[in-house]
Amino acid sequence: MMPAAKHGDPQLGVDIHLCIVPPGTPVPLPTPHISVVFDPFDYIPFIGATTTVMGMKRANAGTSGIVVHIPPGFPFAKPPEKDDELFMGSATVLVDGELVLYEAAAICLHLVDTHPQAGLAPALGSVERAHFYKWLIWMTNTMQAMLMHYFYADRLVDPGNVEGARQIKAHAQARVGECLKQLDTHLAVQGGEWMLGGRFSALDPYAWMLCRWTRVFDERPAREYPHIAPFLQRMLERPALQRVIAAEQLAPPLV
Ligand SMILES: N[C@@H](CCC(=O)N[C@@H](CS)C(=O)NCC(=O)O)C(=O)O
Repeated sequence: MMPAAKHGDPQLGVDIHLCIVPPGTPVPLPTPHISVVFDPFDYIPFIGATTTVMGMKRANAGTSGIVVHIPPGFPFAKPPEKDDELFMGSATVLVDGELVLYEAAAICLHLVDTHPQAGLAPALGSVERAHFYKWLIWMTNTMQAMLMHYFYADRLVDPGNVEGARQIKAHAQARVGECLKQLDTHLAVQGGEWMLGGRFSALDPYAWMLCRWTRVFDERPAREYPHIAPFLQRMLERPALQRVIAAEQLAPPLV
């Protein structure tokens, strides 16, 4: 069994802070600190974590903690931050026995490999398989990466650069809009119900997830595209997706 971090987990550590040592010299000193994993963001409806570990919100890379530093006998030159962030760990994880896997596209490929009877991808070496790879990598590398810029624009600018972050968010939304147009056109021209035409594959839940994330866009979310909209509904009719929605307690609007 692999350990999983959650809100309320304690952390102990030592880092270096400048302290004022008589007669007034700033000296870098090792400073013990204790903290508790807690991220208010995870309690925001629709955006926060829906996965729990032993009844507590899960923690992953990027989750915050509340930290208390113990002064090493001298006052701090500048008070240390009161919050910290888990920077190790992963954002999306599959636990399969001893295997702990992150990266959504890698998880999809692993599920394809371990459930051949489900037919979640076309035959190895086929032209359809090549297109399957193309779309999976496009989704993770192009569309999802741009969605990350939309959701976390503040990570790409200096602290407090509100205008910079606003611009990044707006441009990322426009770029994702281009991706949605590409998806919509693809669904229109390939003619079938799914990303690979007539056959359902691991691409479809992935595409649904990325389209779902756009539900907060202030212009033209995925549900407003003529060919994406019925695809999203077809996905919603699948019992497996209904089970995911129930397990993750996803609340409307789902897309
Ligand atoms: N490339 C990673 C990206 C993971 C990702 O997009 N995570 C989203 C949804 S959980 C997120 O908001 N992560 C939180 C973060 O980056 O802080 C994957 O595909 O697993």
